[in-house]
Amino acid sequence: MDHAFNREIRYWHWSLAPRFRGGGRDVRDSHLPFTAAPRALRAPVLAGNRLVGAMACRHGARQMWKGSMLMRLRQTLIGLGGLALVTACGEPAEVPAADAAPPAEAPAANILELSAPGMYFEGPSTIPSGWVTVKFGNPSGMVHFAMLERLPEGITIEDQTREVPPHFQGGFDALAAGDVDAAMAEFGQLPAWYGDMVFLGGPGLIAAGGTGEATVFLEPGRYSIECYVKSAGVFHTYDPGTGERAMLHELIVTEEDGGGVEPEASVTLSVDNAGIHIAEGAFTAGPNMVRVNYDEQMVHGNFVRSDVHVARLTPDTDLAALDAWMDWRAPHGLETPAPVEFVGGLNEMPAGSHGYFTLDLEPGDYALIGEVDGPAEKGFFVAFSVGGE
Ligand SMILES: [Cu+2]
Repeated sequence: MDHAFNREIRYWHWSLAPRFRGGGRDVRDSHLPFTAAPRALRAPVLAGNRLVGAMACRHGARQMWKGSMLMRLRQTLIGLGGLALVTACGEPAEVPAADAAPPAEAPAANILELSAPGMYFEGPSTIPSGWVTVKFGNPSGMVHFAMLERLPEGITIEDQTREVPPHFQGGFDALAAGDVDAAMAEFGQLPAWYGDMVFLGGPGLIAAGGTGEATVFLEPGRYSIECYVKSAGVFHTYDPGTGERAMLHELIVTEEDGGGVEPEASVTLSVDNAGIHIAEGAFTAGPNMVRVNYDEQMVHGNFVRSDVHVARLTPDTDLAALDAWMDWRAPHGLETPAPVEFVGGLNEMPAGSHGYFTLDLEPGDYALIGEVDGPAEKGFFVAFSVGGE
C-alpha cells in the first residue's frame, strides 16, 4: 500500500502539468489562494523522502495506488490526513549502482546530439545503451533543459502525451478554482503506469545560445526527453493542440552497447535532503567534469525532486529574484527569460544513482542551485568563484 502511495507522489511531477492558464483561470490571478493548494499538497509531497525505494517497486498493487492516492490526497487537502507515512519497498532502483566499475578501456563516448532550435527538440530517436553523453545545443532565444525519463514497459510517448497532461491540467485547474472534488475526479483518470516513470538526469538549464553536456547510464528501453520551462505562463511540455508534442522527444535506447565510458570527474557534488554539497575537488577556469551523486532524493514543495543547475552570477544579479525564479509556482518562476545565465547542470535522478555534466567556466562567480522551492533556505544554493590564472 505504501509503495503505491510513493507512486502517487510522483504524479506531482510538474513536467506533465503543462500550464496554469486559460480563460481567467490562471492561478496567479485566481481567487483561490495560489499558495493554498501547494501548501495543502505539501504534506504528501514531503512524505516522499523515501521516494527512491518506490522507484524500484515495479510490482505490486499497481491498480491500487489510485484509490490510495485519492484517499490520502483528499485527506490532506481537507486537513484530516496530516503526514502520510511512506515506507520504501527496499528494492534497488533500476539504475546503475554508484560504484559500478567503469570499463578500463580508453575513454570513448556514446554521443547524443540534441538541439532546441525553438520550443521543440531536434535529435536522434535512437541511441545505443550504456553511458550516454547528451550534447545539448540551445540556439533558441529561450532557456531550456533536457530531462531524460524512462517510460514504463509498453508505454509510448504518444501515451504519455495523450494520457497525462490533460488530467494534470484539468486537476490543477480545478484545484486553482478551489474545487477539490473535481480535482480528485481528474487525477483519478491518470493512468496507473505514470507511477513507474523514472527520471534519469540529462542536461540542466541552459541559457539561450548556450550549450550543455550531461552523461548518464541508460538501460535499453523507451524514453522521453522533455523541458518544462515556461514561456508566457505556458510550460514548454504542453501541446497547445497543434498535434505536436511540444518539448517531449522520444528516445529509444537500444540493446546494443554504445561503448560509452564513464567520465572521470574533476569535481564531485553530493546531493541529499539538506542540499547540494561540493564533496571533492574544486571548480577551475576552463573545462570541468562534474559528477553528481544523488545520495538522497525527495520531492519538494514545488513537486519536483532535487537537481543541480549552475548560474553565472554578476554584480547585477538579483539573488532574491533568482531564488524565486527557481520555483515554477512563483509569478514568472521557471519562465524564460531567466534572471541569470545558466551554464550547465544535471536534472534529477533517483537516490543512489549518479551522473555527470560538464562546465566550461570563465573566471567569475557562480552558484550551484536546485530547481526547488526556496533553494537558498534549503541548502540548494552554493556560491563559488573561479579565479583567473
Ligand atoms: Cu524549454
